[in-house]
Amino acid sequence: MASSLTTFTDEAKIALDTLSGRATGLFSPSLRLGVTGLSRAGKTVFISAFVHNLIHGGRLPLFEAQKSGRIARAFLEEQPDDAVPRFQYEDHIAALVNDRLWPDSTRAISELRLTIEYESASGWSRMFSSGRLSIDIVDYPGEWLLDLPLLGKSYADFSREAFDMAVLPVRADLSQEWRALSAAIDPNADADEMTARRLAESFAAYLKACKLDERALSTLPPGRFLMPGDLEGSPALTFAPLPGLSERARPGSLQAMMERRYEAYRTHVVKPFFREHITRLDRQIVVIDALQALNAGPGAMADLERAVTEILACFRPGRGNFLTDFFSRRIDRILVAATKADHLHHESHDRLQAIVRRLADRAVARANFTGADVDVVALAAVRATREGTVKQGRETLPVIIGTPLKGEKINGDTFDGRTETAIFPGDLPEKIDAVFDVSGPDRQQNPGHRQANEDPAIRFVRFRPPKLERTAEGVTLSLPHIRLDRALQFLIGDQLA
Ligand SMILES: Nc1nc2c(ncn2[C@@H]2O[C@H](COP(=O)(O)OP(=O)(O)OP(=O)(O)O)[C@@H](O)[C@H]2O)c(=O)[nH]1
Ligand SMILES: [Mg+2]
Repeated sequence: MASSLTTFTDEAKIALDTLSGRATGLFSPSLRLGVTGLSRAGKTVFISAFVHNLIHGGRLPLFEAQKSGRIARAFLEEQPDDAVPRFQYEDHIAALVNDRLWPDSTRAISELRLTIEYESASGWSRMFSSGRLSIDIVDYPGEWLLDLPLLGKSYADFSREAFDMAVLPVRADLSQEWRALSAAIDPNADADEMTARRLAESFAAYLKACKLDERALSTLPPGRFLMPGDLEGSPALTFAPLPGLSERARPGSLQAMMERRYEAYRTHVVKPFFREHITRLDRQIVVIDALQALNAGPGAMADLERAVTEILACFRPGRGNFLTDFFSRRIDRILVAATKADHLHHESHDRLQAIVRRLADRAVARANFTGADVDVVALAAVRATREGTVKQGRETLPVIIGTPLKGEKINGDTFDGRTETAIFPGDLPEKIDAVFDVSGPDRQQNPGHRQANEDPAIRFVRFRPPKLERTAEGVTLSLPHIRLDRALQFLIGDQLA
């Protein structure tokens, strides 16, 4: 049951961590900023652009401390946690700036410390503040976060929910093979490693298919089945939900084996991650790829909303939630950011933001979430396009101009990765309701999917990172962005007041 998981040692350990964190914080104030999002959402690009713009004094008119010239310098320092891999900032920037390539996918947690020296805005604060703020940026896969609800679920709950989700119309065909395999299994039969492995592999294949599918479904737990980190192949990852469980598992049965491994997963994977990383955060940004979900249709939007709801519930659990006891430090600001807005003409940026606002509002309401400020923004951490217009007959159409990645296709043309192109990206719908409506009139057959004959809302082509301008002296300017400054202001602006 839920309450039994908070052992005394857990609580004591967290309290101690928090105390020592506070104590060292007295000397050099620090802020722990978590950056999460499902895979490929844009976390790595966001962090790289965040740091690059601060170090290189980017154009950030909505970031007050920078605008008013109070930031003396920003630089990287050694991170506080020796056991966590460093965020490879230099490699990612080299890829973006020198090679005009997007950074490689990152599949685990990493950390970077950025220190800002600044002058407080008021004389009063100048007397008391050290004029230094260290920001510890922690990048971790959103998939791992989706595991946290497992801390409150028994193996039986987990199994039941997994099967309930698997038969939903959006997932039924993808889960079919795994369900068929499971149906032929007797949980009461003797435990057998090969059966366990076959089930785990089939279950993992289904979860991966959900992610890869054009429907762009968000992930279901266990997160490490998709992002194993260093645990690939370990028994703690070799389990799967089972149907038709008995009240008490017979010792030596397959059910008993699966239950034990599920427990091991919770104890050795989920709990330490939560304790060592999540409970220490002060601020959090959740990066989402709303455009991909919008393009895939209302089913994918509903799925994204579900994922965001579960993610929010982990940060700031309402009263009576079993996670509440874990937190001693409290996340007070959360930003839900739809990145890659440079795929749209600026006229649609506000619409995108309104869609994210609706999604976040619904998630906040459903997550029974209290206490933290939640804001939303539609941004592009790195702006890969610029805007223009194209005359077509009498009409003047707004377009975006960029260099599509090698191999990208539009209307049968394949791009070579060097040619610049103007694209009419399409508009987001003015009426927000439509993008959330899974039960629209023509969706009965294939609920939640975009129909084959329906045009996607946005023409989605992936562009190469932009070519950076250089000054007359040959200095490269910082990475261009859209509304990154708004995100900075919300996440750290008050700390530099
Ligand atoms: N145009 C544009 N594309 C972006 C932007 N941010 C991310 N992308 C695209 O999205 C892809 C994924 O971005 P990443 O930052 O690597 O995403 P991630 O969340 O770190 O992904 P994982 O490490 O695989 O979990 C990139 O390779 C780009 O193609 C952006 O601001 N503008
Ligand atoms: Mg990454």
